[in-house]
Order: sequence, then structure tokens, then C-alpha cells
Amino acid sequence: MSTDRIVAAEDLPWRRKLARELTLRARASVREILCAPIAFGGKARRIGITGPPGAGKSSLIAMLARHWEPTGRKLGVVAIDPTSPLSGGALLGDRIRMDEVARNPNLFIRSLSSGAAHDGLCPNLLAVLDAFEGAQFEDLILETVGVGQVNYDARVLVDTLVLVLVPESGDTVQAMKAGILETADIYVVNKADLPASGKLAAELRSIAAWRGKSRRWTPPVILTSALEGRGAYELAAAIEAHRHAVLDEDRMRALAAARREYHIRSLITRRIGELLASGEHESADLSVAEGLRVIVDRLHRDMTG
Ligand SMILES: Nc1nc2c(ncn2[C@@H]2O[C@H](COP(=O)(O)OP(=O)(O)O)[C@@H](O)[C@H]2O)c(=O)[nH]1
Ligand SMILES: [Mg+2]
Repeated sequence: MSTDRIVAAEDLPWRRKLARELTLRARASVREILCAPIAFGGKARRIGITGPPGAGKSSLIAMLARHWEPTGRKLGVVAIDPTSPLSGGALLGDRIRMDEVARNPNLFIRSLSSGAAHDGLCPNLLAVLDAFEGAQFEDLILETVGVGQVNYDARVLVDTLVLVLVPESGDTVQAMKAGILETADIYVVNKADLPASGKLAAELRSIAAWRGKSRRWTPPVILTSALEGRGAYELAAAIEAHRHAVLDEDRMRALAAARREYHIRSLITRRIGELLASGEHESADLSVAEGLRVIVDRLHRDMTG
């Protein structure tokens, strides 16, 4: 890998412009975001990669990026890091592993901290994804840690959701309890170079067959080893197959509507949190109704102001 090419790729004017735009959007206030026109689904394929920490999500994304590189399609990756801003370690870890592919000028990676977001994703996420549409990206990957609510939200933010599990960690049982298996379109058993991956794959296949009975799509189970570079072709093919089988106009319209709803909900939740934290409604000489009125008035001013 030539270092010159890394510098060259990062220096491309469109990449610098996108980097600035992403930072602006990620940091934008609720009021700023309210005024920004956002497409809730555009031309880019949106793929979610979710699963427990350490399952190999980032490594798999790097593998997919390498697999797709010859197509010349522009691939944007947004990795949401759930760790506290204080530790910072995992964020760096994500970058280092994915930066092996940084010489590819069509690949753009941005890690975002979930920071104070209530839902474990990150504020303004849909506005961030939309910025890639503006820069004519064809593929978008969203990496999230699959726990609880995050999964349900991640489900509607992407077109195709890939769940990554690893053998011998009891993940299947955990995932089933949390209802995570229900949300995924494709199951990946990563670290297939380790023992017991066959057993996990068999378990997942029977769950998938049961789920597929009443639907037009049966989630396939793909064995991968990001370490050995195995399974990229199969995973890419499964993503494509899901697109053809499920993502018709009706489905895309329903996803766009669900994203719009998520966007509104997250803006309101965040803004009300800010207003409550400001304490303006707490003044002792205000009745409860008056306190509530203070919040509602401020919200109203956000909309009209
Ligand atoms: N044995 C093995 N290790 C892997 C594989 N894929 C990833 N890893 C390792 O698992 C660890 C976590 O990988 P990472 O991609 O950061 O996982 P993430 O937290 O899900 O994004 C790293 O040490 C990787 O090198 C694999 O296919 N086989
Ligand atoms: Mg990761």
C-alpha cells in the first residue's frame, strides 16, 4: 500500500467537502436540522451491520469494501460507537482496522460517538446519511452495536439489516431473548475459522426457516471469516438477493415513512431533553401548567422562529 495514495485520496476536494458537511450535520442543533431538507431514502443502498461488540462487524465491512472496490461504486460507512467519549479506545480501533482500505478513494468512513443520544444511535443520524446521498454515494453501511432498542431503530434506518454473530459466545440465546433475530434480514456467522461455527449456523438456519414460513423472504445464513477473507462474495450476493426479493417500491415507501417518523421522534425527544435540562420550567412561582407552557412555547418558537 502506498502512503502517497492515502494522502491523495484524503485530499480530494469532494472528500474534504463531505468531511466538513458530515461534521456540521452531526453537530447541528435541533433548530438547524429542522430547516434542512432531508431525503429519507434516495438512490443509495442502505445496509446495516449489527451485532455484539467484537463480533467482527468492522472487519467484515472492511472485507466488503475490498470486495466491492473493483466495481468503482462509492461506499460510505458510518460506524456508531457506543463507548463513552472518555474511553475513546474502540473508536480508534474501528478506524485502524478499516483504514487498511483507506487508499480506496471511493470509500469514506466516519465514526460517530453515540454520546448523549437517548437511543444509542447518534443525533442527526438521518441528516448525516443524507449528506452521502448529496455526494452521490451508491452504497451506505451503518455499523451499530446490536443491543435492545438500537436494533429496532437501526431496522428502519437501513434497507437491509445484517446481524453478525460468532460461535461459542451464547449470542444466539441472548439475541433471541432480545428479539434481535426477528429484525435481521441476513444472519452472518463470523469467525468461521473458529470451532462450533457449523453448530451456530445450523441453529440459525432452523430459526430462519421457521421465520421464512410466513414471509416472502427467508433470512440466509452466511459463514464468513473476516480474518481469512472468506465469505465476502456470499455476503454481497445475499445483500443483493434481499434487495431483489423484498425492496420493491411499496417497501421503500414504507421505510422512508418510518425514517421520517424516527427523525421527528428523535428531534422532539432531544429538544425536550434540552429544554428540561435548561430548568426554565422549574421556577417555584410557576404552576405545573405554567411550567409545561414554558416548554411548549419554546418548542413552538423553534418551529416558527
Ligand atoms: N478469528 C477471527 N477473528 C476475527 C474475525 N473477524 C474479526 N476478528 C477479530 O475480532 C476482533 C473484533 O473485530 P471488530 O471488527 O473490531 O469487531 P466489531 O466490534 O464487531 O466491529 C478483532 O480482534 C478482529 O481481528 C474472524 O473472522 N475470525
Ligand atoms: Mg466495530
